[in-house]
Amino acid sequence: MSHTPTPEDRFTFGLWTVGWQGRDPFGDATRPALDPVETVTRLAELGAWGVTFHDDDLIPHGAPEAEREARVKRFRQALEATGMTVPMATTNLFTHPVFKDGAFTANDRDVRRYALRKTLRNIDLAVELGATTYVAWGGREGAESGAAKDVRVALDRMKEAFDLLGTYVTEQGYDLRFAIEPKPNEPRGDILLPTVGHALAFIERLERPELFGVNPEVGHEQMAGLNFPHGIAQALWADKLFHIDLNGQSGIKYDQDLRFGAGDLRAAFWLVDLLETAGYQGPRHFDFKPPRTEDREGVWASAAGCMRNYLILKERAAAFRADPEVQRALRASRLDQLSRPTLGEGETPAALLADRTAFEDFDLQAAAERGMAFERLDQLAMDHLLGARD
Ligand code: XLS
Ligand code: MN
Ligand code: MN
Repeated sequence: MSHTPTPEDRFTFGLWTVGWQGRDPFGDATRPALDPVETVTRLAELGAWGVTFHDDDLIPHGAPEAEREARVKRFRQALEATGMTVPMATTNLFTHPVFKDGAFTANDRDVRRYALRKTLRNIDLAVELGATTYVAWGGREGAESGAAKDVRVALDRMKEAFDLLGTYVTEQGYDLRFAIEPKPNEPRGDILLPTVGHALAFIERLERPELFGVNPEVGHEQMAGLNFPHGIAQALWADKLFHIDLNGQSGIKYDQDLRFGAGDLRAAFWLVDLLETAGYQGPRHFDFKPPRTEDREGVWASAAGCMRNYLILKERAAAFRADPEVQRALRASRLDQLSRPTLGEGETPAALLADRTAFEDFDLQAAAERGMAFERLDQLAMDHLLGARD
């Protein structure tokens, strides 16, 4: 299997990822701004399939109409020249000081109305450029202190905003679905809809739940100490994995946005195994930040590394699944039994109560004593991951 990406791999990058200038809370930018046209060109050369953007990544906030049109035109020309796609777009509702207390859930009503207008405007552009997914990360929807935010009321406002967006795309006849991106904290002390689970539960309360799914990010769930592949599995189970943000993170700390494959490598292995075996069809979107130690060439090396690591892990995971010894080990761990329903077809509570083998005659001791053989299975995975089984 080749480790060189092609557009068929459906790798995409946010303009803001390779475009990050390295500004952090303690230091100034270490790199100059990157022209979106250069980003499109370089990523196409590296084998990517598309790019994604926040409105402000493409058009500086508050730019006059003529400048807006000129920038969109140049960007569109670069897309046409390279064959790059724009499968997703999103709104920046966090950089400008006006959003310091959030956007859809800001206490100030006029800020909420402005946030909605900013979003609607960029949805039109997203659709014009061919996007079918619209990500919503509520970066500043949250609080640092208790009384500052009435969370139940804020969730009413969040629902109101998403219901309005759902009505808008339906009325316009747009082929666009929303993907809510959870994150537990940063830049707010606590952010609303902090995990995949919170977002999935929220979506079911919306007027058009079918239009809403999730855009989980590797590092965001790991910042909360959660098992990312497990969260993704639940999103897939609920048919809600509309998009994904791939990157790397080393444990519970600030949002590192390392290149994919850095940080928790074993979680990355199980994630790729899951995406590839579950038939996920969406883009493999990298939302990472090349560290501020890197110069321009380091940025492209980092982007190439994201794709290369995905392809290496894809190869390793496929080899793991195809290995006859692994298949035997899976049976020894009774994964085949797990896929068998617990009840017989049409079995009623009364029938279960009447089955003596399930209780009265059940050999509790023998069942308690049998080992699960998980360690053998996991070591096989480790051997495959480390390339030690060739
Ligand atoms: C920040 C988020 C952000 C979203 C898009 O932590 O990951 O980049 O993906 O607004
Ligand atoms: Mn992140
Ligand atoms: Mn993200």
